[in-house]
Amino acid sequence: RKKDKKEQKGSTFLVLANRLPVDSYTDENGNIQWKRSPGGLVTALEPMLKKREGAWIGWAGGTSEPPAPFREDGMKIVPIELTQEDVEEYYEGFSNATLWPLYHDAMVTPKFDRSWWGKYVEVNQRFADAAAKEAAEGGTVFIQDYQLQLVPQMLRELRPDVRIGFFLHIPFPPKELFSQLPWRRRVMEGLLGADLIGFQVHGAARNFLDLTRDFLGLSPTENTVVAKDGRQVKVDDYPISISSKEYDTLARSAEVEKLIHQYLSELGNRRIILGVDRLDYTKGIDRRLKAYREMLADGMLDPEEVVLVQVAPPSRERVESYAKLREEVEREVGGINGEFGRFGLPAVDYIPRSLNRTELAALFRIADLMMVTPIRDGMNLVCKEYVASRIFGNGNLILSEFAGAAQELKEAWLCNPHDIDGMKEVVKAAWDASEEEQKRRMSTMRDHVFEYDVDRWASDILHDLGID
Ligand code: GDG
Repeated sequence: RKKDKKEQKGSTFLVLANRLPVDSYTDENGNIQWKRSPGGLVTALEPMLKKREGAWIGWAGGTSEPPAPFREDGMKIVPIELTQEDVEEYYEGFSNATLWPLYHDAMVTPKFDRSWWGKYVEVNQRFADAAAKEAAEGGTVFIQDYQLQLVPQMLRELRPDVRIGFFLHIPFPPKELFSQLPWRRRVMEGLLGADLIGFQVHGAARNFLDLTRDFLGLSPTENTVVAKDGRQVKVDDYPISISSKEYDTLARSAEVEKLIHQYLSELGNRRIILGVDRLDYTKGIDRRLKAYREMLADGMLDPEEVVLVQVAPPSRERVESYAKLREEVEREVGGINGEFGRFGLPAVDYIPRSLNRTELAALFRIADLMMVTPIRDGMNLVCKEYVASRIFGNGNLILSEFAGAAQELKEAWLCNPHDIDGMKEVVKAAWDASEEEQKRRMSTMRDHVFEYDVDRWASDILHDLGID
């Protein structure tokens, strides 16, 4: 194949993710502009993207025709087009109504729809084609998450010269659940096209290794699986994290101080329990509300002394189970406030929208108790953000055993969100904890979160992928 000089150069470090790290907006002259969307992943990969000839391939959101590739913030941005049908079947359908629930304990019944699968294959091929076109000879391609599990193999077929890494941000289920997937072999083989497959926790990597043995007849060892054509695929856990120092700095800022004063006076002279979650059924918001309601009813908490602030920006609203969840949560919040709220002082302050990072940092700073109670979560970054924001070293993190983060933050107040009575006891113990006890737990967690930040994650996984 003949290539001209420019094409031959290409990008030496490519990131592929469902979404681009930029959002579009229309400026005062009616022109489309782009600004970086905030997020740890892009911050962590930025040094590598800048150091090398970096490019990011992803969907810009929306279904209008995307712009040609452009440069932003020192990297090349390559938008992938999705039609309305692609969005419905690849994104809302197969990604978010099949894979997402299946990988999260099937707590909502996964839908197995053959046309959604067809579209998933088609869109994954589109990403692989774009990467094949963009990657420089011998370059490295780092593929993100469950929406793109077939890309490693598709790309390897097109470009055997590139190094391919894959990272799964969500849990990887055990055989009993994964087996339900009619296309399970295709997904396994898709992933095995990579040179390195990273998971959040050891158990997820273990589940994957077991499946290569049971479904594909391979003989994996602890961290490695030898794929069919004699390639070594490294499989390991790389717990993702946050830009801890950034949170610490933000939490100390004058803007945050100002907001703290405002919030404290608005919330009345009460202690604050905080929840911050995308409105998703995996996050256990319903169990948290149930435990809180019962504690108010039992007298374990006094409605005069406490307020639950729940930030819950809606997400995936066009997927049925999400719309249903929103109704349920809002009904429960209404019920609690009807029963225990007073005029101007609700027992639950429910914020069904996205706050900015300064507002979040202010809430982290004033929350006596932070409740992170997912039923299943790959990692969970919110709990790490709370820890990084506790600049005085006190505070109480109540953390579900089923969040990946529980493997690291062992000094949290761990709980089982299925066990409402147990969760109530844990909340009560945290509520009563002395300042000394809080600091003992928090300082260990802060040490961990500062040492294992997202830069550390990026350097570990990229090192194992063979680039430093
Ligand atoms: C997936 C996995 C894994 C939340 N509300 C607001 C807001 N947020 C931010 C948080 C945090 C992020 O969104 C949520 O991250 P999580 O990790 O908690 O959860 P998922 O969205 O489900 O993420 C998860 C993660 O990928 C990374 O690998 O940890 O397990 O499910 O950063 O602060 N941000 C703003 N306003 C809000 O109202 N600005």
